Amino acid sequence: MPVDANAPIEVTGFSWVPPFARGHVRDIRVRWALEEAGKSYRTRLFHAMKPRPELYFEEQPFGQVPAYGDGTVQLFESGAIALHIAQDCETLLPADPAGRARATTWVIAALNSVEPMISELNTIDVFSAGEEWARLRRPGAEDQIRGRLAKLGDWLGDKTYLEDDFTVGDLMMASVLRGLDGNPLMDEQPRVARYYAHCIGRPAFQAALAAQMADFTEEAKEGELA
Ligand SMILES: N[C@@H](CCC(=O)N[C@@H](CS)C(=O)NCC(=O)O)C(=O)O
Repeated sequence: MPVDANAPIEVTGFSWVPPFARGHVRDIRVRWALEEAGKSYRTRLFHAMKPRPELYFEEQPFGQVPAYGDGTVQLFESGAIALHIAQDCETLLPADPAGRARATTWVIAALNSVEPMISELNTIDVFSAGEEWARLRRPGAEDQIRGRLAKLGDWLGDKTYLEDDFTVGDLMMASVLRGLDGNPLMDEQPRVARYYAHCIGRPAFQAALAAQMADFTEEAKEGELA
């Protein structure tokens, strides 16, 4: 669905981030869920390197993006927002209670059992690049990811998705795996690589990615990280 300035749903994001982060800001998870659900949304954008307005902390206590509002609920945390959007979308959450519970468990698994390891590698390679502790820790961090991806590959086997059909659990798992996009660690696990490619090949993801990229309109100012 298109971004629509008059839509009742509002999602916050950034109008500027460093080039390496473009396409990876977590509002993409919310945009993807909304695309799957066929719901339009408007955006409110901040510059990543500038302080958020004081009032924004009433919407997102940590001042981060994304936050979500639809006139009825105001939410933060990409996982909680995706689960909320999924409530009335059968593409994201199946109708049967057991299927809904399974999809939910995969959302939590993605955020709690996979994302922390990938985030650690990101910290090592991007935010602490060149630091001695990062050099020492890197092999161990890679091994942890290797182990987790191997188990994920075992689970997937020949399946296309984590359960029978695509759900919000796959949306969140693939979103988390994007932190390894282009990393050889992913190629070491062909089942995970195939699964990931399948998820991000969905038209809804591609639309969400294009929409986020189109919103980076502010240029870096002199002296800022670029
Ligand atoms: N657990 C949060 C993390 C949100 C998050 O880390 N947002 C980043 C952008 S991807 C952010 O706003 N960073 C700027 C900051 O922390 O001030 C979620 O999933 O929504």
